[in-house]
Amino acid sequence: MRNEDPRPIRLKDYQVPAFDTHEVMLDIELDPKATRVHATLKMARNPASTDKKAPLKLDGEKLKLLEVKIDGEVLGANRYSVDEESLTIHETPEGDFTLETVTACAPEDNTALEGLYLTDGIYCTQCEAEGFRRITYYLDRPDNMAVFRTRITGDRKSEPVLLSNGNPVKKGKTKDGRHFVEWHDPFPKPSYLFALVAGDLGHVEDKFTTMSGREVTLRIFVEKGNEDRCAYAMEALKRAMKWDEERFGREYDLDIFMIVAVSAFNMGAMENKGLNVFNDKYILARPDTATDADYAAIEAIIAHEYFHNWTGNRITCRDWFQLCLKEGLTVFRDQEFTSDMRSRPVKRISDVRLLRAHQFPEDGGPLAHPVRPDSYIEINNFYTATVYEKGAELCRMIHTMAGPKRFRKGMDLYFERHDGEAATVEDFLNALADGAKLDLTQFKRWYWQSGTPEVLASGRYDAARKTYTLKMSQVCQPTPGQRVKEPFHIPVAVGLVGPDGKDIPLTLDGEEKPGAKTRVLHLTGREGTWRFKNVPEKPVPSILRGFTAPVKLDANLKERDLVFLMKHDSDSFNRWEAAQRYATNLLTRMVEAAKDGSTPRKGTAFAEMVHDLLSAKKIDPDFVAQIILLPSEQTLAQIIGQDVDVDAIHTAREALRLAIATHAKDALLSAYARMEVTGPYNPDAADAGKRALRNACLGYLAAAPGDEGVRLAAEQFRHATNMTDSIAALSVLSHIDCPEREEALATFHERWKDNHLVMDKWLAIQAMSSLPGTLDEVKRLTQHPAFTMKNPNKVRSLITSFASANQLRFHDAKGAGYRFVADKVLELDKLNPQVAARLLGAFKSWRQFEPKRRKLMQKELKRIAGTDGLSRDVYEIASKTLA
Ligand code: B3K
Ligand code: ZN
Repeated sequence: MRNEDPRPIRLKDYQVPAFDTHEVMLDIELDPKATRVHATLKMARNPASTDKKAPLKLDGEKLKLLEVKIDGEVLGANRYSVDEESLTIHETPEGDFTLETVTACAPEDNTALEGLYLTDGIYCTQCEAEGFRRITYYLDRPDNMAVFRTRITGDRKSEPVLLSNGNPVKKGKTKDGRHFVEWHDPFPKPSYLFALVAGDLGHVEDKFTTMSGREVTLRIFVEKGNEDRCAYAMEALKRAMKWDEERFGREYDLDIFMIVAVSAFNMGAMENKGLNVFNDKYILARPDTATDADYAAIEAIIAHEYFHNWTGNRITCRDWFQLCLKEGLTVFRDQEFTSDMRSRPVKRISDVRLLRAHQFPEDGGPLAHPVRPDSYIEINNFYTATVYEKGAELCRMIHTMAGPKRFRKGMDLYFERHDGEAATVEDFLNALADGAKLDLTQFKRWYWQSGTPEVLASGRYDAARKTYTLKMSQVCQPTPGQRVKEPFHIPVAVGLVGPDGKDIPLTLDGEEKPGAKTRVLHLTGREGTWRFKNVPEKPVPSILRGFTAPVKLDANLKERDLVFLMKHDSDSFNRWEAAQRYATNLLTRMVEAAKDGSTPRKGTAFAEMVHDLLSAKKIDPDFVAQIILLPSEQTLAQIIGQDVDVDAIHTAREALRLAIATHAKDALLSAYARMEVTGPYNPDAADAGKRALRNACLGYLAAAPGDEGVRLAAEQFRHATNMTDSIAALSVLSHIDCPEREEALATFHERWKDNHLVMDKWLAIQAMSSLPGTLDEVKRLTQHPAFTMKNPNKVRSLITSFASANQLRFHDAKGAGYRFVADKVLELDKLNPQVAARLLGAFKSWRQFEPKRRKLMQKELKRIAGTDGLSRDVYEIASKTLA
């Protein structure tokens, strides 16, 4: 906690470390109040450093220093200095030397959940990005890679399980009746990948034989009693291991791979070498406790962390500015994995939804930063949608431009060149350019220019010449610190759909033979023109198929073109996109009308589409569930972009839901009946898709006139045999003020009050309710035994759900929602700055709201920014949001 303005760290100031650490031996004696860490570091000056005189300055925070030795000799207090953030040894020997420190830390008091902490009696660590310095003094930076040996001593009763990275090499009893285990990790790694877990844990075990025939032991550790909820995670892990071998040629490298699930964790999971630590939300699943979405998230996150073993661990980042090197690439890899395991189009739609919901507002607001940022105050604030999701889109664009085969060649070269290194974005791009034979010179800009490019496309058909001329142009609005933008290299997949609904083969001017029906055009200048010949009839253009670039496209399409594409586009993504755009156009007109009291022109095409899709003989339920959903209130706010009136948006969207439900009621009822899944629960995409569609129908039916929807939801809630159906029904009821709602919430609570993960769902559902009393309810729930500010999942379920997923009630006209959330940010900042700063993100789009709300939000932001003793995390977000 600090008061003075913290200084930013800048990429341009990067220098190699003055010292190298070759080997690390950690001897850790666990104790809740005073864990003793004896660190022995084999070090030497780094020959690559130009600063030959620099003193040895080690990072360390919240540590009690008990002893310092160099080459066995205890150092007197005059030979080193210590402050709140570091230990400096004034003089070090020439050549190799051994530095020993003995320190103490207090896991029990660690509410920030960085470094070593206790959660439900389990010792656990989180070191990325800079948590290792809370365990021992160290050069805590990713380009300092060393081989670790870790000896953990703990109580035999309360910590029978003692885990760290690598392979176990020794175990035994100590004289005082405790026990120890020693681990050795042969792969040099940065300190952020260090992990330690100790406690009375149960586990499940399996095996995986790698492509070269090595047998790997797989273990998932959980709190005792939860072993029956790990099967899906284990299956997902084995599938991920196999997929990475087949798709990327990557084999696992240790004899054992372990995962531990804990209940208090700042994020989803962490890829520590050989010992991943997970938020238990992303491990534990049983049909009666986890939803289809939970299963899908478990599969994706297990894969993501596992994939880091190559993209992140074997090749790590030189510095934290390179974070996208491991995160963007690994997200791209996990997206591909999910696409192969489930439905590719549906995965693409949900990824783009996520990108637009989180990354676009970030890129268009005060917190905009490039995928590779050039400065930060607190690195934990940069684990953002831009680094992760836009970072993944950049990899996807390279993949699109290279095609799968050449992309693989590029990746192979990247692994070959940089295995065992701490690399940069440039290293990655050079390897991809060389291996995939691509010119990425201009493309590189995507990594350092922030902002979402806007692409304008318009076409003209020449009936006499049978040509179609497509013009595209790009602009990018200024973002903080970047006024002028150079043109991006934008790959745009394009198709032309003929009046018969079929794609026309695309032949560009100057080409002999007709080409493919979807082609990737490269918009590299501010403008570009392409002329297609042999186009027999006037087509409707389908631009940016598959969303080949993270841009905002205006394709200049008329309503009837959108309706046409909604029905006929062979590209599923663009079919969905046409429907979304149609609904968005309609809703924005309705919002305007709600504001000035006029009646908008009713667009019935969407309702007709819902009706027709549901009534069709053959349907793909998962896709239909996506296409019939209206854009969210947040999406609409974002598209409207200024003077947003949240009430008008809510009213308009509800009115359209009512219109659709009324028009398509019979089809909705019949699909609701037809999509019922019977038999044992299976979380696969086919069954999950049917449930998704059935529950989407239920949502609409609840909006239809009459109380049939409520009746159906109450019935579904009573008879549900799995959490997906149960929670979907509860969610529908949560927005309706009726006795069935209260009854269902009470029953749910009674049934699940001892299951913390299910209680999180119960909290979230109430926090997201559109009913007017929601804020009071949320305040009451902060006193409920299921809630505590000390557990990030609880905070996210109750408070973040309210602040970020309940636009209507967070933006209460009098500012009560803002006040409440700001109070919570300040309260949380004292406990867990990282999670507090995330929560504060709910204010990032404050400038887009109508003047009264804008003022109220600004007032709260100023109150936060003006508070003494803020963490770096909250200080950075508050000050940048206001700037
Ligand atoms: N690498 C971690 C995230 C660490 C966040 C630190 N604030 C999980 C992941 O992206 O796989
Ligand atoms: Zn990651």
